[in-house]
Amino acid sequence: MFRHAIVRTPGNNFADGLTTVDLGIPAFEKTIQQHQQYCEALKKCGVELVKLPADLRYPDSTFVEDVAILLPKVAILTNPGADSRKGEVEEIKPAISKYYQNVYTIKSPGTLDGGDICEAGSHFFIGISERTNEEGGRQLAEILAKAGYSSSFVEVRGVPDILHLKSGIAYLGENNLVLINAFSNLPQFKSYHIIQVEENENYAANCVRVNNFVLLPDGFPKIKKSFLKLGYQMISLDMSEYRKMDGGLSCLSLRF
Ligand code: CIR
Repeated sequence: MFRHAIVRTPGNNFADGLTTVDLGIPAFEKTIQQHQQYCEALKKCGVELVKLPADLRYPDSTFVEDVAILLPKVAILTNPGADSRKGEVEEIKPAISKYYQNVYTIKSPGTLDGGDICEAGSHFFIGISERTNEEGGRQLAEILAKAGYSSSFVEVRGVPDILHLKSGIAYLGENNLVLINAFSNLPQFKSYHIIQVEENENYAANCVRVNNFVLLPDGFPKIKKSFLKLGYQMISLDMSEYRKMDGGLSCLSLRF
C-alpha cells in the first residue's frame, strides 16, 4: 500500500530537457494540465501528494523517479547517469529525509537512474543502460541485500527505443509482469505471468500500479483489454507531452 507520492511541477523550460525521440516540442500549458491530471489520479489512488515546486535549473526534474528509490524502510538517492541531472539529487533530499532515517547514496563511479529499477515483490530487476552502469547496479544490489531483497541485472543497452528498463517492463503485483517483446524471452522472467505488449503499444509498457489502480497512458486499447481481463481497475492518462521528452507515467512520481 502506498501512502505518499512525491511529484515535482514541470518548469516552463521543460522542453530544454533531454530527449532522444523526434515527436516535437512539448507545449507548456498542456504539460502542466497533464501533470495536474496525473496528480489527481494519484489522489484517487489514495496517496497523499508531496508537491515540490518547479526547479528551472533542471528541466528534467519533473521526472523525480530517477533520483531516488524508496523502499518501506530505506531510501536510496541515486547518481543519475546524465550530467545535466546530477544536481537534482540534492534538491530531492529534504523531501525524502522528512520521511526516512536510513538514506543511502549511489556514489561515483557508479551511476544509476531510478527508471532502471523495477521492484517485483521481494526481487528487484536492475537495468544496465546508458544511464545505469554495472558499478551503480552493484552498489544498489548490496544495499538491497542488506534490506532483505534479492536483485538481478537486465541488459538494456542495445534494446531499441528503450531509455530505461522501466520503459519496457512493469510489475503490477499478483505475479503479473508487463513486458515488451525484446524482454519476453529472457529466462529471468519465466516464473511470472507475462502480459506481452504488442509492438505498436510499447510506450504503454511503462504503466504503474498504485494501490487498487493501474495507471496507464491513453491510446493503447490492446493492453487495456489485457488488464481488464485480469480484473484491474484502471485510470488512463494523456501523456503526450511527457512522451516527447522520453518520459513515461512511472517517472513522474516517487511512490512510498
Ligand atoms: C531524461 O532523459 O532523463 C528525461 N528526459 C526523461 C526521463 C524519464 N524517466 C524515466 O523513464 N524514469
